[in-house]
Amino acid sequence: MSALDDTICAVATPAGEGGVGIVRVSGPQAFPIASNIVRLRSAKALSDIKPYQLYLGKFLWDQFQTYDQVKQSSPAVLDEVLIVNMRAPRSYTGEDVVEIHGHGGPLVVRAICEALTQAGARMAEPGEFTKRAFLNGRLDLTQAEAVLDTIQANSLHSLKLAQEHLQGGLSGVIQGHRDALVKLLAHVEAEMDFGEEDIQFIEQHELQENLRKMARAIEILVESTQEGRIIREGIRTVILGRPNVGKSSLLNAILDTDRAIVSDIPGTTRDVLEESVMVDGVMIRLFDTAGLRESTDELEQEGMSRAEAVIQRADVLIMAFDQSHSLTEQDVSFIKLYKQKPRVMVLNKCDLPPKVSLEDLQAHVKQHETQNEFETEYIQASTVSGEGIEELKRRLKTLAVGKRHEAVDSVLVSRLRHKVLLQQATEALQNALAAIDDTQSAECVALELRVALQALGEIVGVVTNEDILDQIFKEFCIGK
Ligand SMILES: Nc1nc2c(ncn2[C@@H]2O[C@H](COP(=O)(O)OP(=O)(O)OP(=O)(O)O)[C@@H](O)[C@H]2O)c(=O)[nH]1
Ligand SMILES: [Mg+2]
Repeated sequence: MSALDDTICAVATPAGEGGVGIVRVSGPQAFPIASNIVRLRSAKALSDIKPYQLYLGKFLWDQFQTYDQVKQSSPAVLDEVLIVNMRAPRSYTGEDVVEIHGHGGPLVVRAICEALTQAGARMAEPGEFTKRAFLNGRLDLTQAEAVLDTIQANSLHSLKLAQEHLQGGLSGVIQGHRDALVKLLAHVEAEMDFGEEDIQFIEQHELQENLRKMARAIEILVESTQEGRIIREGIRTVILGRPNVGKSSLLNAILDTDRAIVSDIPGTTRDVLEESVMVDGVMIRLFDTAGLRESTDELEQEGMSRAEAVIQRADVLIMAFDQSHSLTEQDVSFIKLYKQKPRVMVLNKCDLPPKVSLEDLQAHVKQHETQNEFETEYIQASTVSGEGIEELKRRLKTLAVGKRHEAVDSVLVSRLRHKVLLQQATEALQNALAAIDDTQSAECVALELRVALQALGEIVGVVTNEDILDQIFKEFCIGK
């Protein structure tokens, strides 16, 4: 992406037909460029109208004429539009911005963009408006990322989290740690300068105490990532079990639709099926998988290896068993095998005479329990009578996100980029503490504190480079 001295334009509304289509222009030449393609009914110049107010006008364009020629002639009116201008620095990008609101037809907005580029603007790249907002200091990097999270939010909780970050909830915490660290570093560096004069700028135990507290606070942020990611992306929930226990029927029952093929032939499901359902404002992403068993059938084997792959990436497992049959060796082997995730054991088909009880199942789980920190829940269900299905949804949610996200005062981290940098910061703080313990020089301590400061700075974008920025902004759509 190029520097800030050119003027960019793009359609800001989604592709396709709609009531309104908005084209946004931003940059130092936004007003003169847009003036070439619109005429206000009041005959005022675009640069003279009141900012942040809508004005009625016409979009005029003759693609075969230059704008000097257009001024002399009367080119065709292609749309009636509303126009608003915003002056730097009080706009989204921090630059002069013009928005042209036309009718929401694909041709209208395309023609407006073509006219603007002919008049001297350049088509924006994905995320370029937000990138400019960042470069002009309107947003920090976590807030720019939160803009994307807001657009992509798939549940009320993910929207709320994105907004908390956009309002500066995460940057505030990070900046707080940075400020504190800058002060501590100043003390340590002063010690380096005046060390020989035996002046203590900060009591050693006070420095240690501060660093320990900060390291712990940052660790808590790191620990929140799993929950934050789940809220942002949805709970990856995989239904697994041997063939015919009713996995696809469970998917259909949870979705309350006839999505997956169900039959009494074992091995019905081959491919992994994904569908989503909202539970109490949190998105549950459900994956139905091929029944797991010994098989020589090539297609079935492929289905099972796909099932294994999604199981590895699951947040929660639904392990399905058929209550109308005794537990098989295979059932028991799943209990042993898949215990590295929170799981709900579903005893399905409870409308039929039982051959297994919840207690039997619990006994097997207990027998194979190791130091498993993940919770196991049990539910009796029937996809025929609907028993247990609502309870299953609720348990999935609480297993994956617990109750904490409902407490608004805790900041959650939801991006891997932030987590990695927070881990680097914690590690550097631990190293600094170890250096103090080993009575190493103040230089060694200062070095580690600078590493921590750098990592925290990268999160908010105080320290950054073009590659990181490109990586972040290429995820955006054009026009944002
Ligand atoms: N009575 C009763 N039958 C059920 C229940 N759930 C599923 N079934 C029946 O069990 C059979 C297998 O159901 P599926 O949902 O296809 O089972 P699956 O686990 O997806 O099977 P595969 O895809 O082959 O691994 C079908 O005949 C369903 O109608 C239930 O709760 N009660
Ligand atoms: Mg199935």
